Amino acid sequence: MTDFRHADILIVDDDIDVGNTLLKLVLAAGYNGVKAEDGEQALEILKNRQVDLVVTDIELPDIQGLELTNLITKEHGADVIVMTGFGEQYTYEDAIEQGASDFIIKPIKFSELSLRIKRVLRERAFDQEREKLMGKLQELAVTDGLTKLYNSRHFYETLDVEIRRARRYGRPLSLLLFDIDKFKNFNDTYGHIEGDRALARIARAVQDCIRLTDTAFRYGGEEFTVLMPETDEEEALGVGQRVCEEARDLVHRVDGKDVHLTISVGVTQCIPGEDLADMVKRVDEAMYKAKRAGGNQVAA
Ligand code: GH3
Ligand code: MG
Ligand code: MG
Ligand code: MG
Ligand code: MG
Repeated sequence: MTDFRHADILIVDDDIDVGNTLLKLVLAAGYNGVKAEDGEQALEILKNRQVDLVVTDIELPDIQGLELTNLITKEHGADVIVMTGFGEQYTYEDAIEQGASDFIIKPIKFSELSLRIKRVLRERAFDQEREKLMGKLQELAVTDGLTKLYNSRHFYETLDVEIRRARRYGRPLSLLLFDIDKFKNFNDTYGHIEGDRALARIARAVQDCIRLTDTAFRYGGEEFTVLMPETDEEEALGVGQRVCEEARDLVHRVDGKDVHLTISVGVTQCIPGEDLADMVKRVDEAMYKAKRAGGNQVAA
């Protein structure tokens, strides 16, 4: 439901006249509507239709309305407004406890029901919007804006989790770190914007050449890491080799020229008992070893 005015509403009442009248009311207000005369019919409709709101009677022939409310809110995610005859023993609290969003006493005053429907739907749309925003925020918090890879904060969190997992289950875990060779030259020659483009391109190429179970991160400016669970150092060296070749083979078209960049890659395997800092320090040393040996290569 992107706009609550187009919401889909299900009316459930075994009193045919009440059901028909309420359905007319809902349709006249511009909503989509459908009606059921008992719980079974209601559940059948919910199986096939993305209903936003159910307005249900409490006394139904086959199921108690509050039980139906509980089922609907738990399993279908629709909001529920419960209607009950005046003097029945159910209270507002009973209805809310079963997941209802609102409660109205019969005989129904149409203007009141309309307002309650509108309020519930508005809150529903607001909640959905908020959830979407929260998801977006969570994503932003772990993503690097330029490359769309995970950022270094997420790298440290993930590495910590994976080191614990590897230790607990006695499984191998490897880490790869690479740094672009002479990247300052590239920036100085072609400008920062082309530099940024090259970074994003390399990030995508690496992302595309690693396994689904491996995760790439932008560690710093022109440095990246790849975390590889269930991978020993020998296999990691193979991945490192592939990443190194992918980066070298990439063509960066700048100022009418085809330019190639190379990277220096370090890999290391987690040693049981060590902590995160030890592992990062070792992979950094491996990367510098590759750099000192002239770059465009892998070292462990
Ligand atoms: P080395 O082979 O020793 O790694 O040389 P280098 O020039 O790559 O290393 P250095 O550490 O001297 O410079 C790194 C450069 O990376 C400097 C900076 O301009 C560039 N850089 C870092 N982050 C970014 C970025 O986000 N965008 C761009 N365009 N350049 C960046
Ligand atoms: Mg009834
Ligand atoms: Mg998300
Ligand atoms: Mg660097
Ligand atoms: Mg560099």
